Amino acid sequence: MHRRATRTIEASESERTDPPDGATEADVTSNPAVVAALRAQRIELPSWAFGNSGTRFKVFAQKGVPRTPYEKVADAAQVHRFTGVAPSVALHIPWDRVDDYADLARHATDAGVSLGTINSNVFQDDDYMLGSVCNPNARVRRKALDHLLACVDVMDVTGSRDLKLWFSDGTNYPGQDDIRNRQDRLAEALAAVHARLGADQRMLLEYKLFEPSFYTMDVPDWGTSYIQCVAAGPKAKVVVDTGHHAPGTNIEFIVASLLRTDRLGGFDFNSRFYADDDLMVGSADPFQLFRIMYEVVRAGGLDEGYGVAFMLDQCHNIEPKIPGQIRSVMNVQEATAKALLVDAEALAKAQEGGDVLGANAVFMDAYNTDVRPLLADVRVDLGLDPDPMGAYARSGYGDRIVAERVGGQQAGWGA
Ligand code: RM4
Ligand code: MN
Repeated sequence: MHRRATRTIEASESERTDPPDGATEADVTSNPAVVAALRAQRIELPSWAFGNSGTRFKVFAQKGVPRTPYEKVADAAQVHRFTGVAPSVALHIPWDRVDDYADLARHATDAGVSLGTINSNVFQDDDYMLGSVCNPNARVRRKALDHLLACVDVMDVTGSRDLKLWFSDGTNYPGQDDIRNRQDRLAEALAAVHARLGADQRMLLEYKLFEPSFYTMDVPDWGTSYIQCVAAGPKAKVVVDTGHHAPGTNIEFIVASLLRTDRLGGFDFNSRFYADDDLMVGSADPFQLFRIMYEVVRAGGLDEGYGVAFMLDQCHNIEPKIPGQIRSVMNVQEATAKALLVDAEALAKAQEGGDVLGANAVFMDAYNTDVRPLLADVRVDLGLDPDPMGAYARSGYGDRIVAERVGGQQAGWGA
């Protein structure tokens, strides 16, 4: 299946050959910079992807699903074990509440991963029916803010850089609450969180067009998030959840704009056909993912120093969870590899010359390249199996957790 899986990137200059015209396969030896970027790429996994999930109609329980944050971290470590590029796992508080976060961090280290972004949760308490930090009631606002500040306490222990803020706040009916006052309340809370952040910590403000609020969301779009982030301070950045836009939205344009103004904190990757479907990233529209990754590459945003967090935010309702995550990581890698293969020089030349079709062809050539052999080579070079899905299946881990995880309460939304 992987023809070049045994070759390494250390091949000598003389062995390097340019791919023939019209080649549809990328060659590892002729793309050392691409290989280096792919090796360095880091994708963060969401702890909640390993728990049970579903829709408002039904949550299907799967065998072997983690009962504790410790087991979620153990499963996430498997994804890293077979992909080599997913060394951190994001926590969701209180879903992943433990008595001792330092102990959980040690458990992660022992498993070969680390704890990443802390996701706050101010959307699952009865008090939050009319909102959290935007609630008209000051007591509820204070309660929500206290939770956000407590999340920063957790970050101090886990060593996490990022606090992710997603607010379900909004209204369902015109006139229900004052739109502008709610923005002021939001700004007040964000300022307080910003003031609490340590020197190396950041807050990422996520936006979402609708749901669970249907008339107004208090952070419905990237413009609102951007305005609030700028007001809050330099440690506040926008996070783009790819499932949180109106159909047809040009997400790569948003990404380009945020990168240009140094306000892109990161991504919550997933894919969607209709609304916030939370499907595996790159499954519904791999071309869109490529276009997004191109803008990242174009801005130099793959460099770690740039601070763009590449996170998954998905739910595997009907597919097995660990393989679902492995597949998602691979999909991000494939889009990234294609984006890296865009011939920047040829593209610039075509663009400057007003060569519309030529420029588009350069772009499409990269997209139409089969990068799977290249990625297989990168994996071999990292000491990994070239086929992560197959290697995981052969490892027996999936069978083991089904046999071992008997009894207890499986993790899921709200657990
Ligand atoms: C929200 C949002 C957040 C995620 C939760 C689970 O829709 O995308 O990022 O933490 O879902
Ligand atoms: Mn999200």
